[in-house]
Amino acid sequence: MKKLLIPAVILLMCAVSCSKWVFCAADETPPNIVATVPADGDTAVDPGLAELSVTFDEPMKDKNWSWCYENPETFPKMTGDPRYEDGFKKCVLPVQLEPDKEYVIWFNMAEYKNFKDCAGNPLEPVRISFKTAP
Ligand SMILES: [Ca+2]
Repeated sequence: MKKLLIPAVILLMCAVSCSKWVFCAADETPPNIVATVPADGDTAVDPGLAELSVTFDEPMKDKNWSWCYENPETFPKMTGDPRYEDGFKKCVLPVQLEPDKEYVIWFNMAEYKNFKDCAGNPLEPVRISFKTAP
């Protein structure tokens, strides 16, 4: 009888030590975007804006993102690495924008699907565009 107890003890220890088991519920629903900065279609973005962000409706997998471009000419110049904030619900990208320019950003795209919730479900690709003020 004693031998049968050991696997149960090991499983319990793993549940405690594997953080994804503790903080990440089993989940088969893809995440949704609830807000972006700038917003899609904004035509008067302050060119001094130093950070873009995308906010999701659930915690995302840390260190995973796919900030994508369809044309490098219309993607902002990045000034740092992306990071998650607000309990991994908000991903921030440091950038330097130019005045009077149109930008296009994809969150996930084709085979690039690293925006995923903490259970691993990828975001369906979303495209936004915005324009900076002169
Ligand atoms: Ca989910």
